[in-house]
Amino acid sequence: MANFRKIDESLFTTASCITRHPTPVLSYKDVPYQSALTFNAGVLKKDGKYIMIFRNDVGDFEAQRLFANEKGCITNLGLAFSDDGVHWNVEPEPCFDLHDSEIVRAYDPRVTFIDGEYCICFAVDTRHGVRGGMAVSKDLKHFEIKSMSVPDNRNMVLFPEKIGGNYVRLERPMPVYSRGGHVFDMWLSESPDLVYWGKSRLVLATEDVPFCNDKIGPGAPPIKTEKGWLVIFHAVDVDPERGKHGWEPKWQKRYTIGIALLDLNDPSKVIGMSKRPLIVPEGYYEMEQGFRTNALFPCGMLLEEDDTVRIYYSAGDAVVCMATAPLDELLALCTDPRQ
Ligand code: BMA
Repeated sequence: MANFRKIDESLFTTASCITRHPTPVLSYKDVPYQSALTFNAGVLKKDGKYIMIFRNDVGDFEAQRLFANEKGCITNLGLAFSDDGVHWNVEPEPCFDLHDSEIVRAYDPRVTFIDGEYCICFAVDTRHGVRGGMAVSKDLKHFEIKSMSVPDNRNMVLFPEKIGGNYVRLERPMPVYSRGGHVFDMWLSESPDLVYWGKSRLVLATEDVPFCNDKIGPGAPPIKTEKGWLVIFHAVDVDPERGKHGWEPKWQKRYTIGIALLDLNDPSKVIGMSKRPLIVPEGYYEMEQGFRTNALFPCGMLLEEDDTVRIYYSAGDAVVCMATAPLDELLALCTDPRQ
């Protein structure tokens, strides 16, 4: 592994401001249709109700088996509603299922409400690479696809408002030839209409994240605060000495969660970042069960009226978990990135 850099293990503790909900808030047992892995869920709060769009990988959880068709694993997106953000009712059918002769599946949704519509960003496996897709919907039943990036790109999240007159998204291209392996960074692009994207620029490079030696990717639509845009991201560290974890024969990665602050007017500028992870895998659901253990993957973050931030993240690529933290303590963690 060309770029392997061992990271000091003492960095890997969860920040003291984080309170985890003790059990996952969604698993395959909550889903009224075929389901094995329910994870990577975008979450919104609108008119006092919580809305979740989650990735649903079809299979048999108990048998540790995913079902596949002639093109590969079967994935759709499920929709769930909740009054408290903890207890979820899953709709009777998946809300989004993209596949044809070229497209294998759509997955890892993030959701933003903007201009009176829901906009979901999702990754798309195709026969010719991984693309980042965006679709809008007024009712979460009918979707209009607005754009699909060129390969390879994914982990797109749309900001909840226009900045400088344009829509803005964070994204994570995967430059395998020019960057030295799996060293992938967080980027940003702008668009006047959600269709044409440009003015692309680097936001955060992996080498500037001390708890990462592999790749990072944006997590959830950023939260606007007086100090800047609060953004959550996943950060991966690899250790070739790690062996089998979860259902996979070999899994040497650990996914932790990081937090940073972006400039309000130019969100390509990082003005704060925690030098340590915000959340690291701990306990049974995060370290022992699931498809890939040691994998935390945040796709939802929202601010409550009492200034508590809720973070929705997946554990083990299998279940959706939730943690909370006071906004001011999260902001205090985002110290000057140059120091
Ligand atoms: C990433 C994506 C995610 C997944 C994560 C952890 O590369 O495939 O869908 O949750 O790995 O396994």
